[in-house]
Amino acid sequence: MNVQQTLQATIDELVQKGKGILAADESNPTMAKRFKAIGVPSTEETRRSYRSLILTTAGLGEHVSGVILFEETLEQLADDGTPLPESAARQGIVPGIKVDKGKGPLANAPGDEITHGLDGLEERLEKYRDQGARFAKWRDVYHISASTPGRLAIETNAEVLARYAAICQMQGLVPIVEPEVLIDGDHSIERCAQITEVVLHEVFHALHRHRVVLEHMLLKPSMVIPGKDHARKAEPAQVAESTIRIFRRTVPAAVPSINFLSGGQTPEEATANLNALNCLGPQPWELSFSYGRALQEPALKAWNGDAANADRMQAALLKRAKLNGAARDGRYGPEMETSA
Ligand code: 5MM
Repeated sequence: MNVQQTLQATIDELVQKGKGILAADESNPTMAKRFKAIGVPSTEETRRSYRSLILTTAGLGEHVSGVILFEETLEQLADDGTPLPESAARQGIVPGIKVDKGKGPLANAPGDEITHGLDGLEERLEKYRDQGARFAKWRDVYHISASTPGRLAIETNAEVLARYAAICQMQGLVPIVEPEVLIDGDHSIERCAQITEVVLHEVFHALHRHRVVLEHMLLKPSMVIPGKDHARKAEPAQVAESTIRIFRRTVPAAVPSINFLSGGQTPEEATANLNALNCLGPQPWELSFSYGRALQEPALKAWNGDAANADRMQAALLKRAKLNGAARDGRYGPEMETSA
């Protein structure tokens, strides 16, 4: 297979009806935060043991087509001695890898951030590919405040995202392009829409400049929603309408699938919003999920760091995967929360 055929084969496996992507690529500091919330120390072994349970959940592959892993996980073994990427692949779940090196302040742009990791990316991708990764992910973040995100952050982050995506395609890995407009703040849904439109416009402009093949990438954006401290929550129908309006203006039809992040929504909200998006009628792209917290939160609580809770933990994960698989096709109803 040539590179284009390889990329297309990965897209075909990732984009399937009733399925989405599991984000299990939390960096060690993020994992420490998640584990702290349940009183579990974050060590190489606790992270391995938790992720081993995730990736060996029977039936997960019926609702999840791909999993984004953190670098450390690529080298770890499941409880039965199988390399973790292979445990995923055995269930028909394509292993992928987060390749950005995290974010930090953007010089001369107070309040804005830039994502690092382009140096040496080509060589790292070769290594990850040898370890079984077939797609990659890079996240940029945009803070909404009275003065952010500024033009410098919008343009620089778009440029970096596009450079990353072009390098991935050259190496035969499908890039997931993740521009996240953060939910933090008290901004309105209208302000989120305005920022999301500008951000996506700039990202696709940069992708075009860098000759990224849109058919061979996935977009992982945030939904258009009010800030988490805003006075009023938006109903799923309003989130869906606002999101689709902005995406139809900015995301070319050649992109095969938009896999939303959950970004701090509760698991139930993320599922209901995805379902509403899929109830608005046919769109140019598939609309699916690439959730981290919205898939894992109930599982993490059920596990509580105790191997004796493995069955409960895997049942909780499978339930959210199943419900989001239904929402991805507009088949979810709140009554399924109790029956699934
Ligand atoms: C926005 O975070 C991504 C999606 O997860 P949620 O659905 O929970 O919002 C997630 O893939 C994120 O990029 C990874 O967890 C890595 O985050 P850190 O902060 O550890 O780099």
